[in-house]
Amino acid sequence: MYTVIGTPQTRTMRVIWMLEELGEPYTLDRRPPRDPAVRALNPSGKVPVLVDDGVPIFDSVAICQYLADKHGRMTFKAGSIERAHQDSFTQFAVDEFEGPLWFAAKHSFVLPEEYRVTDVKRACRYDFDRAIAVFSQRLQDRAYVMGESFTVPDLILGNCLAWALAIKWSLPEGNVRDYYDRICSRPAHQRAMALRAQA
Ligand SMILES: N[C@@H](CCC(=O)N[C@@H](CS)C(=O)NCC(=O)O)C(=O)O
Repeated sequence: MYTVIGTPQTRTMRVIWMLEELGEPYTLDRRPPRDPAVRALNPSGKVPVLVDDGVPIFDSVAICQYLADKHGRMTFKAGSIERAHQDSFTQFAVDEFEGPLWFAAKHSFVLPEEYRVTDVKRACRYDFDRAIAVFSQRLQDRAYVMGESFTVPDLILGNCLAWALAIKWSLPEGNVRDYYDRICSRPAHQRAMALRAQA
C-alpha cells in the first residue's frame, strides 16, 4: 500500500492520477507544502512525497517513472530506443511547459512579495506559447506522444496543460487541444479530478 502525501491541487495530482491509472491502492494524506510532517520526509518541504514500504520518494516525475517501472506499465523498457524518445518527451514537459508555469507561479504567490517581478509572467507566457508550437510539431497526429499507448510523459504533459488552462493560458485549436481533451477523457484522470474536488 502506498501513501501519497500532498494536496491534489498541487503536483501531487500527478501521483494520484498515476496510481489511478495503475489501479494500485493508496492512502492520500492531504498535507500542504511545507507542513512539518512533509519537511520530516523531504528537506525542501515540497509535495508530493510518495511513501513506499516506509521509504519516502519525492519529485513527481521520479515518482511516476518509478511506479511505471515497478509495475511494468505506462513505460517502455529502460535502454530501448523507445524509452529514449519517451524520456525526451518527459524532459520536454519539465523544461518547456513546467518551467514557465512554475516560474510564473513563483512570481505570483510563492516567493516572498519583495522578490516577485510581476512582468516576468509575460515572458513566461511567451516561452510557453513557443513550446506549444514545438510540441504540436513533435506530436503530429498521434493519439499519445509514443503512439497508441499512454505513457508517463503524457501524464506530465496533460497535467501541465491543465495547469496552463487553470491560469487562463489558452491552447490553440488543433492537435494539442485534441490531445488534451483525449487525456482528460481517461477514466483514471476523471477519478483523480473527483478526488481533487473533495475538500
Ligand atoms: N520537482 C518537484 C516540485 C514540487 C513542488 O515544487 N511542489 C510545490 C507544490 S506544486 C511545493 O511544494 N511548493 C512549496 C515550495 O516551493 O516551498 C516535483 O515535481 O514534485
